[in-house]
Amino acid sequence: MFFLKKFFSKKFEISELEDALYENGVEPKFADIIIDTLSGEAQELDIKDALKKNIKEKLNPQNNIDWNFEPNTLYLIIGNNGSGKTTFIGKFLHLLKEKNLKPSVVAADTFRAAAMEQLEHFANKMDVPFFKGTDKEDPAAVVYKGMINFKEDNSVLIVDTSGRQHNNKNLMDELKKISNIIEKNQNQFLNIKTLLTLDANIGLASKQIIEGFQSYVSIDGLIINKVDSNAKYGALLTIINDFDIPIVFEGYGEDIKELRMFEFEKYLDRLL
Ligand SMILES: Nc1nc2c(ncn2[C@@H]2O[C@H](COP(=O)(O)OP(=O)(O)O)[C@@H](O)[C@H]2O)c(=O)[nH]1
Ligand SMILES: [Mg+2]
Repeated sequence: MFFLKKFFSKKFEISELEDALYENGVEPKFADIIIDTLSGEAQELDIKDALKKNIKEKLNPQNNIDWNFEPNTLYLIIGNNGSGKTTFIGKFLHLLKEKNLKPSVVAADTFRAAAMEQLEHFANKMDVPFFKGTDKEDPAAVVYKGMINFKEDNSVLIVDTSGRQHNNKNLMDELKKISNIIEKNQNQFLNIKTLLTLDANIGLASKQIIEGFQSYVSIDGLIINKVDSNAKYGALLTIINDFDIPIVFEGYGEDIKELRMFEFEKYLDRLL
Protein backbone atom coordinates (compact mmCIF):
# COMPACT_ATOMS: atom_id res chain seq x y z
CA MET A 1 0.00 0.00 0.00
CA PHE A 2 1.05 3.61 0.44
CA PHE A 3 1.40 3.76 -3.29
CA LEU A 4 0.72 7.49 -3.40
CA LYS A 5 3.66 8.41 -1.19
CA LYS A 6 6.05 8.70 -4.08
CA PHE A 7 3.83 11.38 -5.56
CA PHE A 8 3.85 13.51 -2.43
CA SER A 9 6.75 15.53 -3.79
CA LYS A 10 5.63 17.87 -6.51
CA LYS A 11 7.94 16.39 -9.14
CA PHE A 12 5.79 13.93 -11.01
CA GLU A 13 4.04 13.64 -14.32
CA ILE A 14 0.26 13.83 -14.01
CA SER A 15 -0.08 10.96 -16.48
CA GLU A 16 2.14 8.78 -14.29
CA LEU A 17 -0.05 9.55 -11.29
CA GLU A 18 -3.22 8.90 -13.29
CA ASP A 19 -1.92 5.50 -14.39
CA ALA A 20 -1.05 4.56 -10.82
CA LEU A 21 -4.49 5.56 -9.61
CA TYR A 22 -6.36 3.62 -12.27
CA GLU A 23 -4.18 0.57 -11.69
CA ASN A 24 -5.19 0.74 -8.06
CA GLY A 25 -8.86 0.70 -8.94
CA VAL A 26 -9.47 4.38 -8.15
CA GLU A 27 -12.30 5.56 -10.38
CA PRO A 28 -11.97 8.87 -12.28
CA LYS A 29 -14.18 10.78 -9.84
CA PHE A 30 -11.78 10.10 -6.95
CA ALA A 31 -8.68 10.21 -9.14
CA ASP A 32 -9.55 13.83 -9.99
CA ILE A 33 -9.75 14.73 -6.31
CA ILE A 34 -6.36 13.16 -5.66
CA ILE A 35 -4.72 14.74 -8.69
CA ASP A 36 -6.11 18.17 -7.83
CA THR A 37 -4.93 17.88 -4.25
CA LEU A 38 -1.45 16.69 -5.13
CA SER A 39 -0.93 19.24 -7.84
CA GLY A 40 -2.57 21.99 -5.80
CA GLU A 41 -1.20 24.16 -3.09
CA ALA A 42 -1.23 21.76 -0.13
CA GLN A 43 2.08 21.64 1.71
CA GLU A 44 4.08 18.46 1.49
CA LEU A 45 3.81 17.78 5.21
CA ASP A 46 0.05 17.79 5.43
CA ILE A 47 -0.58 16.37 2.00
CA LYS A 48 -1.99 13.17 3.40
CA ASP A 49 -4.43 15.05 5.60
CA ALA A 50 -5.43 17.21 2.64
CA LEU A 51 -6.09 14.10 0.56
CA LYS A 52 -8.14 12.51 3.30
CA LYS A 53 -10.18 15.66 3.81
CA ASN A 54 -10.88 16.10 0.11
CA ILE A 55 -11.85 12.48 -0.38
CA LYS A 56 -14.11 12.47 2.66
CA GLU A 57 -15.85 15.62 1.45
CA LYS A 58 -16.87 13.89 -1.76
CA LEU A 59 -17.55 10.51 -0.28
CA ASN A 60 -20.74 9.34 1.17
CA PRO A 61 -19.50 6.83 3.73
CA GLN A 62 -22.02 4.45 5.23
CA ASN A 63 -19.20 2.50 6.67
CA ASN A 64 -18.98 3.68 10.21
CA ILE A 65 -21.15 0.93 11.51
CA ASP A 66 -21.01 -0.92 14.77
CA TRP A 67 -21.06 -4.52 13.80
CA ASN A 68 -22.54 -6.57 16.61
CA PHE A 69 -21.42 -10.10 17.21
CA GLU A 70 -24.69 -11.30 18.60
CA PRO A 71 -25.47 -14.86 19.57
CA ASN A 72 -28.24 -16.73 17.78
CA THR A 73 -27.10 -15.46 14.44
CA LEU A 74 -26.94 -17.36 11.19
CA TYR A 75 -24.36 -16.12 8.71
CA LEU A 76 -24.82 -17.06 5.05
CA ILE A 77 -21.55 -16.64 3.14
CA ILE A 78 -21.91 -16.09 -0.60
CA GLY A 79 -19.73 -14.98 -3.52
CA ASN A 80 -17.84 -15.87 -6.69
CA ASN A 81 -15.54 -18.89 -7.01
CA GLY A 82 -12.23 -18.29 -5.31
CA SER A 83 -13.30 -15.04 -3.65
CA GLY A 84 -12.28 -16.46 -0.27
CA LYS A 85 -15.54 -17.70 1.29
CA THR A 86 -14.19 -20.83 2.90
CA THR A 87 -10.95 -19.20 4.01
CA PHE A 88 -12.97 -16.38 5.53
CA ILE A 89 -15.06 -18.89 7.48
CA GLY A 90 -11.92 -20.46 8.93
CA LYS A 91 -10.77 -17.03 10.10
CA PHE A 92 -14.23 -16.07 11.29
CA LEU A 93 -14.42 -19.19 13.48
CA HIS A 94 -11.22 -18.08 15.13
CA LEU A 95 -12.55 -14.55 15.68
CA LEU A 96 -15.90 -15.74 17.05
CA LYS A 97 -14.22 -18.10 19.48
CA GLU A 98 -12.06 -15.23 20.70
CA LYS A 99 -15.31 -13.38 21.42
CA ASN A 100 -16.57 -16.37 23.41
CA LEU A 101 -19.27 -17.22 20.91
CA LYS A 102 -19.83 -20.84 20.00
CA PRO A 103 -19.88 -21.20 16.24
CA SER A 104 -20.79 -24.23 14.19
CA VAL A 105 -20.67 -24.66 10.42
CA VAL A 106 -22.68 -26.10 7.58
CA ALA A 107 -20.91 -27.04 4.35
CA ALA A 108 -23.47 -26.50 1.62
CA ASP A 109 -20.90 -26.35 -1.17
CA THR A 110 -21.98 -29.79 -2.35
CA PHE A 111 -20.73 -29.04 -5.84
CA ARG A 112 -17.12 -29.87 -4.96
CA ALA A 113 -16.27 -32.55 -2.40
CA ALA A 114 -12.90 -30.88 -1.86
CA ALA A 115 -14.66 -27.69 -0.76
CA MET A 116 -16.48 -29.53 2.02
CA GLU A 117 -13.21 -31.15 3.10
CA GLN A 118 -11.50 -27.76 3.17
CA LEU A 119 -14.19 -26.47 5.51
CA GLU A 120 -14.14 -29.64 7.61
CA HIS A 121 -10.42 -29.12 8.08
CA PHE A 122 -11.03 -25.60 9.46
CA ALA A 123 -13.87 -26.83 11.67
CA ASN A 124 -11.70 -29.60 13.14
CA LYS A 125 -8.80 -27.26 13.63
CA MET A 126 -11.03 -24.82 15.48
CA ASP A 127 -12.84 -27.64 17.25
CA VAL A 128 -16.36 -26.60 16.24
CA PRO A 129 -19.33 -28.76 15.19
CA PHE A 130 -19.51 -29.41 11.48
CA PHE A 131 -22.41 -30.53 9.30
CA LYS A 132 -22.07 -31.36 5.63
CA GLY A 133 -24.19 -32.55 2.77
CA THR A 134 -23.54 -35.50 0.51
CA ASP A 135 -21.92 -35.09 -2.89
CA LYS A 136 -24.19 -33.12 -5.30
CA GLU A 137 -27.01 -32.95 -2.76
CA ASP A 138 -29.38 -29.99 -3.12
CA PRO A 139 -27.62 -27.27 -1.09
CA ALA A 140 -30.93 -25.84 0.16
CA ALA A 141 -31.75 -29.27 1.64
CA VAL A 142 -28.32 -29.38 3.30
CA VAL A 143 -28.86 -25.95 4.82
CA TYR A 144 -32.28 -27.02 6.08
CA LYS A 145 -30.83 -30.13 7.75
CA GLY A 146 -27.95 -28.13 9.15
CA MET A 147 -30.41 -25.69 10.74
CA ILE A 148 -32.47 -28.52 12.24
CA ASN A 149 -29.29 -30.15 13.48
CA PHE A 150 -28.12 -26.93 15.10
CA LYS A 151 -27.84 -27.31 18.86
CA GLU A 152 -28.93 -24.56 21.16
CA ASP A 153 -25.66 -24.56 23.03
CA ASN A 154 -24.03 -23.34 19.84
CA SER A 155 -24.71 -19.68 19.39
CA VAL A 156 -23.74 -18.97 15.79
CA LEU A 157 -24.28 -20.96 12.61
CA ILE A 158 -22.17 -20.24 9.53
CA VAL A 159 -23.23 -21.55 6.15
CA ASP A 160 -20.65 -21.96 3.39
CA THR A 161 -21.95 -22.04 -0.19
CA SER A 162 -20.61 -22.89 -3.63
CA GLY A 163 -18.97 -20.17 -5.64
CA ARG A 164 -21.25 -18.68 -8.27
CA GLN A 165 -21.12 -15.96 -10.90
CA HIS A 166 -23.77 -13.30 -10.48
CA ASN A 167 -24.89 -13.71 -14.09
CA ASN A 168 -25.46 -17.47 -13.91
CA LYS A 169 -29.23 -17.64 -13.51
CA ASN A 170 -29.43 -21.28 -12.42
CA LEU A 171 -26.88 -20.83 -9.68
CA MET A 172 -28.41 -17.56 -8.57
CA ASP A 173 -31.85 -19.22 -8.40
CA GLU A 174 -30.26 -21.91 -6.26
CA LEU A 175 -28.93 -19.19 -3.93
CA LYS A 176 -32.38 -17.62 -3.74
CA LYS A 177 -33.77 -20.99 -2.74
CA ILE A 178 -31.17 -21.35 0.03
CA SER A 179 -32.00 -17.88 1.25
CA ASN A 180 -35.76 -18.64 1.26
CA ILE A 181 -35.27 -21.86 3.20
CA ILE A 182 -33.28 -19.96 5.80
CA GLU A 183 -35.93 -17.28 6.12
CA LYS A 184 -38.77 -19.79 6.48
CA ASN A 185 -36.98 -21.80 9.17
CA GLN A 186 -35.26 -19.06 11.05
CA ASN A 187 -37.23 -19.43 14.32
CA GLN A 188 -34.32 -20.20 16.60
CA PHE A 189 -32.16 -17.45 15.11
CA LEU A 190 -32.55 -13.86 16.14
CA ASN A 191 -30.56 -12.59 13.20
CA ILE A 192 -29.82 -13.73 9.70
CA LYS A 193 -26.86 -12.04 8.06
CA THR A 194 -25.88 -12.57 4.47
CA LEU A 195 -22.26 -11.64 3.73
CA LEU A 196 -20.83 -11.33 0.23
CA THR A 197 -17.12 -12.03 -0.27
CA LEU A 198 -15.19 -10.10 -2.91
CA ASP A 199 -11.66 -10.57 -4.17
CA ALA A 200 -9.90 -7.21 -3.87
CA ASN A 201 -8.02 -7.88 -7.11
CA ILE A 202 -11.09 -7.47 -9.28
CA GLY A 203 -11.35 -3.79 -8.45
CA LEU A 204 -14.24 -1.85 -9.93
CA ALA A 205 -15.79 -5.00 -11.42
CA SER A 206 -17.05 -5.60 -7.86
CA LYS A 207 -19.84 -3.16 -8.63
CA GLN A 208 -21.52 -5.52 -11.10
CA ILE A 209 -21.05 -8.45 -8.74
CA ILE A 210 -22.67 -6.66 -5.82
CA GLU A 211 -25.56 -5.49 -8.00
CA GLY A 212 -25.99 -8.97 -9.45
CA PHE A 213 -26.13 -10.68 -6.07
CA GLN A 214 -28.32 -7.93 -4.65
CA SER A 215 -30.94 -8.57 -7.28
CA TYR A 216 -31.46 -12.08 -5.83
CA VAL A 217 -30.81 -11.77 -2.10
CA SER A 218 -30.47 -8.95 0.36
CA ILE A 219 -26.88 -8.43 1.48
CA ASP A 220 -26.03 -7.23 4.97
CA GLY A 221 -22.31 -6.83 4.65
CA LEU A 222 -19.26 -7.20 2.43
CA ILE A 223 -16.02 -9.03 3.04
CA ILE A 224 -13.05 -7.89 0.95
CA ASN A 225 -10.44 -10.62 0.72
CA LYS A 226 -6.85 -10.59 -0.50
CA VAL A 227 -6.18 -6.94 0.28
CA ASP A 228 -2.61 -8.10 1.04
CA SER A 229 -2.13 -8.58 -2.68
CA ASN A 230 -2.12 -4.79 -2.78
CA ALA A 231 -3.98 -4.50 -6.07
CA LYS A 232 -7.04 -2.33 -6.70
CA TYR A 233 -7.47 -1.29 -3.10
CA GLY A 234 -8.64 2.10 -4.37
CA ALA A 235 -11.81 0.53 -5.76
CA LEU A 236 -13.18 0.32 -2.23
CA LEU A 237 -13.75 4.10 -2.38
CA THR A 238 -16.36 3.44 -5.04
CA ILE A 239 -17.94 0.53 -3.19
CA ILE A 240 -18.24 2.68 -0.07
CA ASN A 241 -19.64 5.58 -2.06
CA ASP A 242 -22.08 3.73 -4.29
CA PHE A 243 -23.65 1.14 -2.00
CA ASP A 244 -25.57 1.16 1.23
CA ILE A 245 -23.95 -2.09 2.25
CA PRO A 246 -21.13 -1.79 4.77
CA ILE A 247 -17.74 -3.36 4.24
CA VAL A 248 -17.43 -5.34 7.46
CA PHE A 249 -14.26 -7.42 7.17
CA GLU A 250 -10.98 -7.42 5.30
CA GLY A 251 -8.98 -10.59 4.71
CA TYR A 252 -5.28 -9.79 4.39
CA GLY A 253 -3.61 -13.19 4.04
CA GLU A 254 -4.12 -16.92 4.17
CA ASP A 255 -3.40 -17.34 7.85
CA ILE A 256 -6.32 -17.89 10.21
CA LYS A 257 -5.48 -14.66 12.05
CA GLU A 258 -5.32 -12.49 8.94
CA LEU A 259 -8.80 -11.04 9.18
CA ARG A 260 -9.69 -7.64 10.55
CA MET A 261 -12.74 -5.42 10.87
CA PHE A 262 -12.85 -2.85 8.10
CA GLU A 263 -12.30 0.66 9.45
CA PHE A 264 -12.66 3.57 7.08
CA GLU A 265 -10.00 5.83 8.63
CA LYS A 266 -7.48 3.02 8.69
CA TYR A 267 -8.39 2.13 5.14
CA LEU A 268 -7.60 5.69 3.99
CA ASP A 269 -4.32 5.60 5.88
CA ARG A 270 -3.35 2.39 4.14
CA LEU A 271 -4.47 3.58 0.74
CA LEU A 272 -2.78 6.98 0.75
N1 LIG B 1 -3.36 -13.76 -0.08
C1 LIG B 1 -4.59 -14.09 0.30
N2 LIG B 1 -5.15 -15.22 -0.18
C2 LIG B 1 -6.41 -15.52 0.22
C3 LIG B 1 -7.15 -14.68 1.09
N3 LIG B 1 -8.36 -15.25 1.26
C4 LIG B 1 -8.37 -16.38 0.53
N4 LIG B 1 -7.19 -16.56 -0.11
C5 LIG B 1 -6.81 -17.66 -1.03
O1 LIG B 1 -7.67 -17.63 -2.15
C6 LIG B 1 -7.94 -18.94 -2.61
C7 LIG B 1 -9.44 -19.18 -2.68
O2 LIG B 1 -9.98 -19.14 -1.38
P1 LIG B 1 -11.25 -19.99 -0.94
O3 LIG B 1 -11.52 -19.65 0.48
O4 LIG B 1 -11.09 -21.42 -1.27
O5 LIG B 1 -12.37 -19.35 -1.89
P2 LIG B 1 -13.89 -19.79 -2.12
O6 LIG B 1 -13.92 -20.52 -3.42
O7 LIG B 1 -14.66 -18.51 -2.19
O8 LIG B 1 -14.29 -20.62 -0.96
C8 LIG B 1 -7.23 -19.89 -1.65
O9 LIG B 1 -6.01 -20.26 -2.23
C9 LIG B 1 -7.01 -19.02 -0.40
O10 LIG B 1 -5.90 -19.43 0.34
C10 LIG B 1 -6.52 -13.46 1.58
O11 LIG B 1 -7.09 -12.64 2.32
N5 LIG B 1 -5.25 -13.22 1.13
MG1 LIG C 1 -15.15 -22.51 -0.84
